[in-house]
Amino acid sequence: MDNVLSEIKTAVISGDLNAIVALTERALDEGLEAGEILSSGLMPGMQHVGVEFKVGRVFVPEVLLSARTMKMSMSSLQPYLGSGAAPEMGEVVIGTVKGDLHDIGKNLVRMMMEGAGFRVHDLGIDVSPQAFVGALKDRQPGIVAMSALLTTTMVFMEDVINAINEAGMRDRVRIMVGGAPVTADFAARIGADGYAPNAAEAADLARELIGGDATTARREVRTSESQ
Ligand code: B1M
Repeated sequence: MDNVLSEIKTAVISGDLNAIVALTERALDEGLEAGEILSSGLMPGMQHVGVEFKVGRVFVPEVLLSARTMKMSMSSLQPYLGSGAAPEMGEVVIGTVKGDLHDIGKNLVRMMMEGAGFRVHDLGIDVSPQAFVGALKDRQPGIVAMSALLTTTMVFMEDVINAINEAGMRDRVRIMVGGAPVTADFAARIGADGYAPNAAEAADLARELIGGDATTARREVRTSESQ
């Protein structure tokens, strides 16, 4: 691995808030793409932290520090993610579902969507079905995007879809879902229009959902499902 990428990975693992911005800038100065810094430096670092967390070698405070370190780097990368000169694509309302406090992946999806030309209204974390419906009424977005990182919270995505149905707004909006435990099969079962496995594909999917009709969108769920 490139030296600076390996240093970035180490900085995320050790939660080195003092080093991360300078390392990110050095990587950009060396000509590395923002996407490569993410996929080959930051994400492997966070992946490592996840494994250590699972087996009980690190605990919540260390994970939070690593998460803050990754977020600091992502702020420096934000201007470089996506195409910059993308056309205006309409509005997306995004949030991490009720009971779930994980927001790094959701923030990444938001940044990639912004880079692709969407205006993104971010409801944050622990977002109730009522808050999603309220934002839909207030902002009339073309897309609602939900993130969940826990097997215990992904089920609340269906509650949001039910609440949107009950509010009589299902036909006005495309719904997309994602997050580590979410699958295309799950997305299809709860009645979402699309699923994306990562932030870059989430931005592509959002473009398709806005551009295509409902048939195209639902085909997206089935295509991913069959892979
Ligand atoms: Co949590 N946590 N955590 N955690 N945490 C996981 C998710 C876990 C897998 C760790 C483990 O056991 N190995 C595990 C979940 C197990 C499960 O349910 N299957 C877990 C657990 C158990 C918990 C707690 C319950 C621990 C506890 O308290 N006992 C607790 C729950 C709190 C809660 O939410 N109520 C908890 C708490 C935390 C912290 C607060 C300490 C912290 C979150 C800080 C923050 O987000 N601000 C944290 C972290 C950081 C993690 C890990 C280590 C890293 C997650 C992350 O940010 N990854 C994680 C282990 C892991 O993933 N390796 C873990 C980097 C990020 C870029 O990836 O979020 O997957 P990700 O996003 C990707 C894709 O998923 C996708 O695109 C992104 C980028 O390409 N994506 C979408 C995400 N949203 C999308 C939406 C889309 C499309 C794609 O469309 C709308």
